[in-house]
Amino acid sequence: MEKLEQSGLSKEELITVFKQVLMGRRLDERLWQLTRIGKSSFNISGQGAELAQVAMAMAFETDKDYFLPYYRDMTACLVWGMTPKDIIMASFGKDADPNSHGRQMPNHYGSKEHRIVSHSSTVSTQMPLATGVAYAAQLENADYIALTTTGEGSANQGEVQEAMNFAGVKKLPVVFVIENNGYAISVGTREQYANEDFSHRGPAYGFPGYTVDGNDFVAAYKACKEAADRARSGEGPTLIELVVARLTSHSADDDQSIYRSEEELTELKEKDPLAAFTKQMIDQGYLTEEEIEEIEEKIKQEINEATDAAEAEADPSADSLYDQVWA
Ligand SMILES: Cc1ncc(C[n+]2csc(CCOP(=O)(O)OP(=O)(O)O)c2C)c(N)n1
Ligand SMILES: [Mg+2]
Repeated sequence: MEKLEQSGLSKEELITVFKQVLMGRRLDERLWQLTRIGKSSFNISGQGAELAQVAMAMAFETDKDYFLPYYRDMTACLVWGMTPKDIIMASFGKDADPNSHGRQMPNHYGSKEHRIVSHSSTVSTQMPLATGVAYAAQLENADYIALTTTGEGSANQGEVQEAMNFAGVKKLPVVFVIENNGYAISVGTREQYANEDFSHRGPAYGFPGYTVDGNDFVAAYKACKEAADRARSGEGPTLIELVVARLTSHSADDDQSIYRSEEELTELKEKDPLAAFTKQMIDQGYLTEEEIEEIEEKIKQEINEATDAAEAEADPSADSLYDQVWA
């Protein structure tokens, strides 16, 4: 694993990365708590993918590029400009929730302000939409590009092949990221596809594909940056497979101990990017343990305030039932 300074980012930027990773983890823990005390109906979690998501999102120009995420991308959405309150309002189904004004399930991110395109519960339908956004950018000669993500299981849907094929044919400015966490609910990768690496599919559609360790910040950031640069300079799409861990059950409605062995669950702890990245930050002289404690405290306070503020928002009124929906 390369040293963090090889990322080309400043000390200040790397500390921001750390704060975003930690916020992603602690906010997700809050969302689980809210389901457990009956204040929220559902949570599906990106725990284990936070570092990869920050590396990915940072490689883009989040003030002009489009993001078409999937349900585990909360941390990436925060980097893209959403706030903890925005996220928590979706869990509560509040009227002011920018994701869907309380119409969607939690974890279905969307923000018109931040060019985060709302997605369907039908997995991977964001992929052809991202190809469409990139096609619009090309037709308009605009300089924004599109990033879209999905899981490795969902990436076997037919429309993902259509999305990648058309993007390859037209050399569209889109980056396809597969967050490979080894499972589609309870189904392991060996039952999902026959190739060793998912990234083989890039060359199959005429563009590069890379498999990258999502816990290696420098590798993940560099791969995503190169892909974003390629897209922006008109060289076309890239497929990036970020190998990440799924530290939690599939969702708040699942119990992974039924299909993952005790041994596997114990080993999983070693794949925790937060623990490993914290150690790197300390060992490589970016933060002291004391400073980390201060950051923890600030984040805790911020999440508590965001939770209270979100809870105080109004619920959608019954007479607004037909607002904010397509038809
Ligand atoms: C078309 C479709 N089929 C099935 C589902 C149910 N479903 C939701 S998430 C999921 C597993 C997806 O696994 P993967 O793509 O690996 O993403 P992960 O959840 O592991 O991040 C399934 C089968 C769905 N939402 N849409
Ligand atoms: Mg998966």
